[in-house]
Amino acid sequence: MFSDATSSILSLKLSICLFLSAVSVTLFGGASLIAFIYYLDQRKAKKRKVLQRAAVGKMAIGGPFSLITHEKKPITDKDFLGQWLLIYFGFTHCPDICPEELEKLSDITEMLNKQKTKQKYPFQPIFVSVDPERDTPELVSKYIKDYSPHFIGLTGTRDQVAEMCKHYRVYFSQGPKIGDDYIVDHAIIMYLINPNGEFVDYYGRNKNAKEVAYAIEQHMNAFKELNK
Ligand SMILES: [Cu+2]
Repeated sequence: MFSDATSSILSLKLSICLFLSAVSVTLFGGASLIAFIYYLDQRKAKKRKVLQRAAVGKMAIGGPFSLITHEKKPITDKDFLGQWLLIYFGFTHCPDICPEELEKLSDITEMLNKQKTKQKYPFQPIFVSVDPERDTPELVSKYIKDYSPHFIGLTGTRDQVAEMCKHYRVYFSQGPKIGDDYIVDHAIIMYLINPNGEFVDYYGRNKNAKEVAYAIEQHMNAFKELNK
């Protein structure tokens, strides 16, 4: 039917066709394999990140405490299990740093209350006084209400406060008295504690409210992922 020339052209075309199909199958297969490996890699990286974050929680910061709330109720660390805590240490007579940081704590609280991902455990901002001599529950109560209705204020005896600060490695030292007045030099740090009562992260003055709220949200999501 076909001349020799026509049939050899036909068979050449067929070979090219088969070759191209083989090439595309190989390419497609290769691309799928690469995509699959990439997917596995991403999953692994995500898991690694979650586990790394969990490992931070095992650092030796935090521990038991027993204090008095701004509503004059005795309270311990156990009472806060099942909540995310952001703990700030300061004193009500602080001239500038504490007001700034409590303003920030209030902003962080507002931001976290508005986050899109639904969280199982509530967020609780806490102010701990490092000036038990002057900071009575009444004074702490009045003070924190100027910043946020969500804050819980804690104070106690000198020993109780010193004990908590020791566990949280918070340095504080009462300065010389000028008349009745004095300054308490203290570390400016916010500590994040997870619902299991474990320390997770800390934030200094260099981080703004938005950065801290974002970091906390990441920890909350990672915790959720780990405890599914
Ligand atoms: Cu202060």
